[in-house]
Amino acid sequence: MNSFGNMAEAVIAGDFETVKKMTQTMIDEQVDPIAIINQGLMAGMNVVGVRFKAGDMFVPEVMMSARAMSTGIELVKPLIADTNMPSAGKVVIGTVKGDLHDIGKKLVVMMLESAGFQVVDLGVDQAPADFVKAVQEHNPHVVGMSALLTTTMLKMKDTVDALKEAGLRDKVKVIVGGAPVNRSFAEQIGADGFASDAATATDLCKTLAQ
Ligand code: B1M
Repeated sequence: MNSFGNMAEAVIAGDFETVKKMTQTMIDEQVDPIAIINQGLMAGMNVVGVRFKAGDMFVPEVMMSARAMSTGIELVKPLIADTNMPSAGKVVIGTVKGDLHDIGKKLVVMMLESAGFQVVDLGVDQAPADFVKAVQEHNPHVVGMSALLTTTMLKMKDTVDALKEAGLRDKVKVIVGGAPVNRSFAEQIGADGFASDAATATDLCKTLAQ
């Protein structure tokens, strides 16, 4: 297996020490930083996404892989001018008003970042006006809302309505997710998409951000 293959395997294994060493060695050998990201680090994380979706990997393992990948990215980042950093698009994401659950959202953020998205994570308990403000400020391709409570999922519709009122709805794609949310609810509230897990959310953003 070539070095990129070994690096991808170390990302899949969540072995951040090895990823760190391999990244530094490649940097010292003047390997193209973009190739390190695309062919080594992201290649590994892509496999993680597929395995997680298939139920062959679980949340703690995915988090270890994401941490390993970030360790490598942090070393490579300073070598790449901001404009050259490969970006899959920009996503603003938050947990809706009244809801403090964020473990799943953090996983979505990690997967998105691992896939090359620029992510603005607003955190938890975000009111419709907070999402509107963030869309105005960051001009993302996609805005994502997470909710874990049957009561707070209703805030997703309020946020879609607030985006409409602010004249922003046509400028941004909206996706929703979280345990009580499903595709039919997403359609009812006028969202562009629903994802049941972090890997699907990443695939959806890849499609919507094109
Ligand atoms: Co809460 N809680 N909780 N809780 N909690 C649930 C959700 C609950 C189902 C437990 C239960 O009763 N069986 C229940 C909700 C019932 C309902 O509404 N139907 C519940 C309740 C009632 C409450 C409180 C009201 C309890 C109380 O105080 N009486 C309270 C509410 C606080 C509030 O938010 N205002 C509360 C509090 C908490 C803690 C703070 C203790 C803690 C949260 C800590 C934190 O997040 N920082 C907590 C936890 C941990 C849970 C459970 C046990 C686990 C949730 C979790 O993290 N799952 C949960 C029971 C359960 O789900 N088994 C429960 C793991 C995570 C990886 O999965 O979040 O589903 P998940 O994310 C997935 C997908 O849903 C998807 O991708 C993720 C990764 O694959 N996804 C998206 C998520 N967001 C997405 C966004 C996307 C796309 C996909 O696009 C934007």
